[in-house]
Amino acid sequence: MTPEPSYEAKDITVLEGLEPVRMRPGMFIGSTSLSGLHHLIWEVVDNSVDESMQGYCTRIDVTLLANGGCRVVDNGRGIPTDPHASDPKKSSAEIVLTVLHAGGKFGGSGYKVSGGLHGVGISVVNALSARLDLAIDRGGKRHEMSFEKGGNPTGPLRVTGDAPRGRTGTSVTFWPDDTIFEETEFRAQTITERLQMMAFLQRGLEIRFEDERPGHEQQVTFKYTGGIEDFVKHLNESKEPLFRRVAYFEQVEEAQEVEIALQWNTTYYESLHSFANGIATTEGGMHEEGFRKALTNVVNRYARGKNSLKESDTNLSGEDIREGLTGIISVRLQEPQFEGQTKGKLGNVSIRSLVERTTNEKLAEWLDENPKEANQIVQKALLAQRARMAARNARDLTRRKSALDGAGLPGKLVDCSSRDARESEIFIVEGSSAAASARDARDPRRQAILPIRGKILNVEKARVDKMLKNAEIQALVMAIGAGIADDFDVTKARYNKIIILADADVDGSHIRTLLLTFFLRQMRPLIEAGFVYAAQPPLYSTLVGNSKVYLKDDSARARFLEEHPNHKQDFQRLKGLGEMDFAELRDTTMDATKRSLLQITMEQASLADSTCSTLMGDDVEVRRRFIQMNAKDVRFLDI
Ligand code: 0RA
Repeated sequence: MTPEPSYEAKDITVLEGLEPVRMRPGMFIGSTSLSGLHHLIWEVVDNSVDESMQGYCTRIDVTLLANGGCRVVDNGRGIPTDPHASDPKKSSAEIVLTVLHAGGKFGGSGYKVSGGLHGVGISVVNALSARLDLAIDRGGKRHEMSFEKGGNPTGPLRVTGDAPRGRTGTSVTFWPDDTIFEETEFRAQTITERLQMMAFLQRGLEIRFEDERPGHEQQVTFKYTGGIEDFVKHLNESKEPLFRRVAYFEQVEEAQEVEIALQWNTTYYESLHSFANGIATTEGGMHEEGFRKALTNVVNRYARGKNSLKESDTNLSGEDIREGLTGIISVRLQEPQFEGQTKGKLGNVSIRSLVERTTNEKLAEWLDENPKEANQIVQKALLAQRARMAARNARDLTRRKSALDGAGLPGKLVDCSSRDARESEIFIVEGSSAAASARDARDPRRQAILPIRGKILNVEKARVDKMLKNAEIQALVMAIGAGIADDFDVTKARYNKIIILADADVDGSHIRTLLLTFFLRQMRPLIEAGFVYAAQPPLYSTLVGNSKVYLKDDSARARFLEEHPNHKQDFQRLKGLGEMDFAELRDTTMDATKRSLLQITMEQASLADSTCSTLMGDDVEVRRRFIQMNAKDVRFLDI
């Protein structure tokens, strides 16, 4: 056996080159899929943003070229062009582009605060590109150099002329290597979303994006002089703010800094976003921890000081205070530790105390200086607290009711006789005449009918406590018998098919959307388990001889006409379930051997949910237009 060869100096040199990057791209950019491809852009842009953070760069241009390349131009100081200490025959720029981990601001003052997964250095981009063109304006001169096939210089850095008057900056154009990446076509939306986020996080920095690819042409500019204050306003744009003013405060301390912007809206959801060095920390971490703790503390202290909370009152919970809060927490620190499943959790303990102290001090000041807004925050939190307590009582009540088997069932439920959930179905039917037909059409052993009246409560706009006071919701919760919200237990569901039976018109589609939104928000596991369905009553009928034929939709009618070219009879459009007699309803919609059910997937339910803000917002005009626009085939559009 030959011994392992020992490492020699030349091997080490090889290791410092770019070969390891091409051997294991995933180690440097996460993957070679689309996400990795875009990492190349983030890496270059991060370097430019770094320049901006240190006060040297005010504008970045990102361009997708028609030939598949990507160009990033900034007006920073420009990568140094002087001979490099480690190898005087080479320029510093060449070292930055060809040596691993040499991408940092060597010898620079100020702290380096760029990212987590990226911040690996611009040489990684070079290593994974078929070609890279570099142009540097510095010291009054334009310098240029190119690389090919994974970072091999085509020649040294050369002065090619004068820089435009007084300009400094760097231009990097690269073409991703298609032997490395699964796909080399950039996605404009992925890029603009991130550039916009970066522009929000770096106040005043102008980031332009241009897509020059044929068929994709577009141009956008992001520049926010309000920074994360603008970010919060942007996030609240489609909502109704509780008040216009944004609470903003910041603190710089040694080598760390924190910036926080807050604005409450009238919804019941919390929307807190945190960032470390411009990177989204979607799993939270120390900065969020410090913030939440201090926010709860400060608002309670303020409420007590103003006697909004009396001595005997219990404290507002963090959840109460954060109801309807849209907030951005942005921290910058020297060595961010990204932890967690997706490396989206900030682990640096020192940042927790900075954020906590800053919020304790500065938010308290802000509340004192803005008493009207402060009072609105406290009042909203008090409402949330009351609602939370009422919800708990109401939930206990429904739980107790359904525990008393039978007595817990709603009066208007026409239950099936089977007690085996696996074969039991419940039809939720809107309208009393449709419900009457359904009752006659059902298989009493397996099929239950729950009539509901009119539009059930808009669950998007109501807190759980109010929702549970609604008779239709109560009936639904009791009939299904598996609890609600956090208490929901899908294994207790009394039916394994929950079938929404509503008309094929605008009102029917609205009711379907409301029900799906309710299930999604309050009984999500029901949808995840595939227990929720929409019945599909036919849209047309026609006569063939003496017997009636039902046709599901327009395409079914078209197919029928193709098969029966001599058909002379009219087609009846079935307007409502109420117009069908029980036999028709049974044969077309309910009989398990003949009907066609649409199983609701999570995706369909979420789609219904995202349209529901439009459908159920306060703006009647918008809602009316939306429904009209989408009314062509309502049965399929909203589910
Ligand atoms: C190393 C040192 C300095 C700047 C840069 C790199 C730099 C890199 C990139 C990449 C894209 N744009 C960039 N801008 C600057 C500091 C230079 C100095 O001290 O003058």
